[in-house]
Amino acid sequence: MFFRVLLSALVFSTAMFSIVLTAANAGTVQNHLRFEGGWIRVTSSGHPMTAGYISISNDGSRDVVLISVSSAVAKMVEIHETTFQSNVMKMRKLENGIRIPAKGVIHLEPKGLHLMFRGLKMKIKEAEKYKVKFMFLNGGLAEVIMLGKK
Ligand SMILES: [Cu+2]
Repeated sequence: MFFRVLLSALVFSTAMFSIVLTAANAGTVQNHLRFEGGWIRVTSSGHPMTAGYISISNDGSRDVVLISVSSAVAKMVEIHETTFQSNVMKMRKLENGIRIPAKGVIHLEPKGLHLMFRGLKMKIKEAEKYKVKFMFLNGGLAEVIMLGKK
């Protein structure tokens, strides 16, 4: 609970926010990563969850592992994969995150890997910008803007 409050405080406090950005810039991993086309599916008010999608490229010479994701818009953000069992679509939480190979790219997209925003604290609106924090196994982190989209 304290951790959750602390995260929200980090996002909303301008002073603390710049410290987060500095930490991100100082990391070795983020310099090699590119985040593209990030979007979160819009919701109606009171809807408890939604999905988010993004492509992450790793231009570095080492694999990196996306281990967790957080955002002030939701109580938790999980990393999910979609599987098909007898033509039934199911999703599963990836406890060990996602490996992004050196010189490789991963695409989080509908019917595939995705972010699951659970316990939404607000409605996701079209064309609105949302800050989402990506954390990596080596302790690096990156703040990324994701767009509300239908
Ligand atoms: Cu899911």
